[in-house]
Amino acid sequence: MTEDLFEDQRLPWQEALCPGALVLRGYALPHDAALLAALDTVAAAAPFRHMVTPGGYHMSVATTSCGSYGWVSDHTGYRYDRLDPATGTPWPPLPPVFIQLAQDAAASAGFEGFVPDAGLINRYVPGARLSLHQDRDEHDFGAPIVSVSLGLPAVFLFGGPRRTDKTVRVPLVHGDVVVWGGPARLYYHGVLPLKDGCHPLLGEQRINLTFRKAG
Ligand code: MD3
Ligand code: FE
Repeated sequence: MTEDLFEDQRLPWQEALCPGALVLRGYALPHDAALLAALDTVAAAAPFRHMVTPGGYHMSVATTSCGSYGWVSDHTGYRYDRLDPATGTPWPPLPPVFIQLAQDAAASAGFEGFVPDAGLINRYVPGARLSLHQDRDEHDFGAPIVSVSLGLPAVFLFGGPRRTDKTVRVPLVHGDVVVWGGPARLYYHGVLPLKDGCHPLLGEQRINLTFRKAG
């Protein structure tokens, strides 16, 4: 009875940032424990590392990957690779809970049949940030990217097709999912420096999962 009363309040609140970019507030909340357990399995096989930018700087965000392709960098630049350079072995598989969530969220945004082949995982500690960039190394820009925020809240910067376009600030909290497709797929975006805080499940960090069709 009480559960029925609260049912409606748990329905995700959908918000279109622009055509193709849909925020699904709290969409991942029912699965947060399963997502974090799966994340631990991935990170045990492919540890988080601070990638080096082509310019020689260490990123403040730590990354790892799962699936057929992972995101790697070296002096030659960034690319997708089937092997984790830290271990020389294939990336751990995409956990089923990752694939299901990505598929369901994409379908809610109108992208039926989305099957990710890459899961990129970013870990932020207070002060870590991601400067404005485009994601354009995937082969099929027709496929969306699904992102899941876990842990500490962050302020996401969302721009336009040009680096100099005005940006809007979008707060993203634990459990929020965003589907980026259509015109938004190639828009510039970034994350402001993470503020101090302590999340009940994740402590002093934010995890962002992104699911992509890279190959
Ligand atoms: C908009 N990650 O991994 S997620 C990234 O919070 C990345 O860690 C950020 O940008 C993070 O590349 C933002 C939201 C996101 C991801 C991919 C996008 C937004 C996007 C691709 C196109 C447009
Ligand atoms: Fe990005």
